[in-house]
Amino acid sequence: MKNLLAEIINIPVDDPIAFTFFTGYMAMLAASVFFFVERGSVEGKWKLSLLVSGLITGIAAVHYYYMRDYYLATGMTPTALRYIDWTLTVPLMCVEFYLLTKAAGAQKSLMWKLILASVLMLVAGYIGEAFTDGSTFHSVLWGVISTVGYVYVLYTAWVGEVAQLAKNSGDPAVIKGIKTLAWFVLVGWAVYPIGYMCMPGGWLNTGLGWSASNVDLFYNIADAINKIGFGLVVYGIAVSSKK
Ligand SMILES: *C/C=C(C)/C=C/C=C(C)/C=C/C1=C(C)CCCC1(C)C
Repeated sequence: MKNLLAEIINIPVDDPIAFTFFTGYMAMLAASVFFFVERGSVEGKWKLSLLVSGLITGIAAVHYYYMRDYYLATGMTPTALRYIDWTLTVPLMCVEFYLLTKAAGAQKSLMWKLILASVLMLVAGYIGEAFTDGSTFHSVLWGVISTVGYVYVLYTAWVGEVAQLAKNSGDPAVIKGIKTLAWFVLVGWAVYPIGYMCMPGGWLNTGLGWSASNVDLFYNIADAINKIGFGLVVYGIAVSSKK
């Protein structure tokens, strides 16, 4: 029993991936408590946005709880758990875009289009990653299909419906907040396809010889920024909106 316990909680001192799995878990959990509690202090029309922020980090916290143990026990990338997490949390981020622009006239159809695009992005990415035969063809085919979904969300946030609605809202907090969230989609989200391309068969792997051995380190840092940071921007909109 004693040995078993030691094995479970022992984090190698020189393993930054293990560290970020543990800090990532705790940060997601703390962020959820923050968003759930602060939900009570924002104006009525922002309460749902805060709830969704808390759900995003909460869902991630549960997956990190399992991913850190999986990683410690096996030393491997928890691919399935990651994609299950993303398939729940990324569509919820799309819901945030809808909720934030709802007052400016966003329709439900906008929400469903974004959810569909993000699910396409993640299902294709999962097939590309989990069912790889190591060939460039498989990696690129599913990578390109996935990127179609990504570009759709990116386009919508930067110049499409979401950007237009934010502009029409006439609320400086919404305009600035949506612009910041669009930057998250452009820069923060780009970490994932770069990691994907470092895997066997990926362009950066076969072309430049980049390997995906540290991919979890980048994913863990990116997840914290993209989920907690994203939620904080939503919170910022809620507290600074004048209307
Ligand atoms: C909290 C988790 C987030 C914000 C995850 C985002 C994931 C992506 C933007 C993934 C994108 C991918 C591509 C655009 C192509 C290659 C396959 C993916 C799934 C890694």
